[in-house]
Amino acid sequence: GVDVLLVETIFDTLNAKAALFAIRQAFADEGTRIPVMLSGTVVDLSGRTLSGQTPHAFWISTNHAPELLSVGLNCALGSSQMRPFVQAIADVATVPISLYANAGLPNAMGGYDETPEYMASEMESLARDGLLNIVGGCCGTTPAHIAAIKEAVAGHVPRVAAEPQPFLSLAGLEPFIARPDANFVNIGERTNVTGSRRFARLIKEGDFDTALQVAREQVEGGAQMIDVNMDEGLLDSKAAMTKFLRLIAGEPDISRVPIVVDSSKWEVIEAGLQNAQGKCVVNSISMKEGEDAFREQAELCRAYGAAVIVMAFDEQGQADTLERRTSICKRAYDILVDEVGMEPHDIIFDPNIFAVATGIAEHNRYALDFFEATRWIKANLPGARVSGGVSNVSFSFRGNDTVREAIHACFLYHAIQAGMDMGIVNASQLEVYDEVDPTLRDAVEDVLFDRHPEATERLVDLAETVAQKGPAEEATQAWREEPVEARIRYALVKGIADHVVDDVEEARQVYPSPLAVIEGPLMDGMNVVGDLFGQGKMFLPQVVKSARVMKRAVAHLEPFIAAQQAAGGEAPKARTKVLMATVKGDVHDIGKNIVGVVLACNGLDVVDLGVMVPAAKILDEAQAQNVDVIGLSGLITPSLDEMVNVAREMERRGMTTPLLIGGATTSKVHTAVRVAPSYSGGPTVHVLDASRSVPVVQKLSGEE
Ligand code: THG
Repeated sequence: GVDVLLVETIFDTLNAKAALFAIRQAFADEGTRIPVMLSGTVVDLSGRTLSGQTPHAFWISTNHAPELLSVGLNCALGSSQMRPFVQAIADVATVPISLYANAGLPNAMGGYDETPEYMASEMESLARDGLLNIVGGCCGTTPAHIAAIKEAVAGHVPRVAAEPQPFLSLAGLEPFIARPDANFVNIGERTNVTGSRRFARLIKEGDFDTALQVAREQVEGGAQMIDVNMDEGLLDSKAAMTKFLRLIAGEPDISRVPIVVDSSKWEVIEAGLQNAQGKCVVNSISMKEGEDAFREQAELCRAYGAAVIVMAFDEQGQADTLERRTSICKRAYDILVDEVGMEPHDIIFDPNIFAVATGIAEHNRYALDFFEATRWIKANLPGARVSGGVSNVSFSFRGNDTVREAIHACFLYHAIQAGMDMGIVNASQLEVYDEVDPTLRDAVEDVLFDRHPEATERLVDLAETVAQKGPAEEATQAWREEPVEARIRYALVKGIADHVVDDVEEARQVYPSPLAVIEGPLMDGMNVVGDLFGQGKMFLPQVVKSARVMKRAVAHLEPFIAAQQAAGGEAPKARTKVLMATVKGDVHDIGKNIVGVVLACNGLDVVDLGVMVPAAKILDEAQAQNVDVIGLSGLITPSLDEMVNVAREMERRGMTTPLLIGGATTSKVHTAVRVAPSYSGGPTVHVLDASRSVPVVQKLSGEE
């Protein structure tokens, strides 16, 4: 019986997209539709969602919501600090804007300081500037706040929605908008198991770290999106796609760009869409299995909020003439726009780039027909874009990269003139047209334009005389020249696991004990990570990545620590055991779960009791399992009282276990003046965030 559905406090749009998918399905099942409101939340300082997206990327990733009534922000900061984020969404959103902020950030005691009058005046200033349509209050607001806000905004004119921008808009962590006047867009091709022997080997061997490096090189080399393809017979493609995209989510320097999910298996594409938070491109759908399957897949692409590449295939197969290329694209366009209701700017046509200079006469017009088809699509199918797999065109010259690069440069030059908007390319290996040797260029263009019956033979002859280029020199890595402590710090901050075992081993040789390496350079590095996170200069996924580097380092040192203890006649030391729980009355556990991952990566045993855990259960379990540290987590204000209650109960039981306090409303001050005085048996420590959990537990459990 509800009138509106509100998807709120969105900190990760993958999560929100799942909700929107479910809503769409529920609407279909129930045969009903009601308005949907979207409300995101930002993390202080970084100005992004917890998972790293900018407000604009957030809007692009979620605006496929069915029956979208409004978009906005809630919770997070106080009304005054929300302004830049409200402004950023208001600039782009084509629907009304909602804002229901907190009455300020919780203060040290878990209270909220913004008075009704203060909050109302801040909201009024936003309303006066035409940024708001729907207002309210989140944590810490009271009926008095709502009354004051209502009165303050009542006299102001509601915001006028932004004009729709009918351009292909995609997102990773950051927005990617292909305006019609934009330059050619590079899509990185190397993260493709069928297109790169190296990438295929890495995936098959399970070396996902180096595979991520391939993706990073593409982005650093200028790729504005990356094409990910895991189609290989001996591979569980669905699992590989899932795993790789999840790992990419932890690499902000990669995941800032949109993902092109490339597979000829629909279930693999779906797995990809279910694991990327931005707005992706589906590569690809086509009419090869007829119109019904095409329609169904196109509808699912809409439900997932993805743009699509449509290959020029039909029931008869690949379109290999100009006429078939154009007629198939036209038929697909009409179905997508008129029947499925897809926006024309979400459609990208691929009118098939096939290999030229194959020696088969039927292939001679392949490049020319692609150029012509591109021109036709741009003129006749308004809004749609054109893309293609550029490296396909030079397959005949595999093994001769000089000639292949010359072919790519010439092909692209002419395809772009014909209107090609984007292409799957080796982004870091693109030759400039003007720099191609003129003799080679003429020979290539004779082939591309089918200008001469002997064009192929001439190019083949010429190719034999063209020297092969040497392998590109490895990029110098200046940080490898630094002292070992600096290298370890750099590896932790950047999340680079490649050399950490070697570096830690080097440190072990010079430090008095293996434990000293953990307590020295490794902890120093984790502290830098904590500082950067605290300053909003690192995002959560990077912290989790740092923890994984730490895991490798600790795993290397552990046997040495054990051996040293054995040699000294000590019994092998059990791993430090940490028990964690979200306290009774509170269901929030995102932060706690992150802490669990970070601690586990650092070689600690974690016992996680979950959420809404009563004090008696926490302490019974802690005593039964003889844990070394107890961590309490909570997000809402009443949890502060419950934490005091747990501390009192520890006191009553005469416990001595260190008690850690963490979570959004907790603070150093509240911990000091309310929790710690209730418990005298052991230390009570406030832990600011996940990045601090390791040094704190390490110190509490260390020998000294
Ligand atoms: N259209 C669409 N998607 C596509 C293609 C297309 N996806 C896949 C492919 N075609 C585009 N990607 C590549 C990637 C690599 C190569 C060609 C196309 C390539 N690789 C080298 C080779 O096979 O010789 C491998 C070199 C190596 O092993 O390092 O050429 O057309 N929509």
